[in-house]
Amino acid sequence: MQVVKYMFQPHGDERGQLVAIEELKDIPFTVKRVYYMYDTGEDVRRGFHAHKALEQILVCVHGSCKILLDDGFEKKVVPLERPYEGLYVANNMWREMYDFSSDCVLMVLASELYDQSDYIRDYDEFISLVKGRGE
Ligand code: T46
Repeated sequence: MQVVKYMFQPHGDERGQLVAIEELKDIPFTVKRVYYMYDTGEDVRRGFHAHKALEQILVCVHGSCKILLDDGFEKKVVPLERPYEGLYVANNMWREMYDFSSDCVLMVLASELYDQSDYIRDYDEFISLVKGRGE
């Protein structure tokens, strides 16, 4: 599995840092939705699903967390610790987010609007789909 992490260019000066992310230039899709999570308990594990079509970029804009990526064949853990790093999460990729620092703000840029029917929440169903045994 290839992990794609974008390193965005910080525009720093004596005032601090600024990161700009432009669709189809810095990331490979147009952004239809932005959401973020914060105040996540340090022992909490979230996610536990894949998406049929949705592509996303995860940016830990403050604090840190870890992302487990699982394509059905291989699993990788990717730490997100810097506000200029963006982890690309493709469709058909199981994800879990955990080890949130108490100050973590995890922002997500999404290629589609929220759609419950795009979620695959059953791990066995996910494995069947990616291994070509789906209906
Ligand atoms: C993903 C990971 C990284 C909405 O109303 N609109 C939205 O756009 C989203 C993302 C969520 N919600 C509601 C649905 C639930 O009542 O917010 C609540 C929490 O969502 P969920 O349990 O899906 O959160 P996570 O952390 O398990 O997963 C989220 C995204 O849903 C998912 O697409 O890839 O973050």
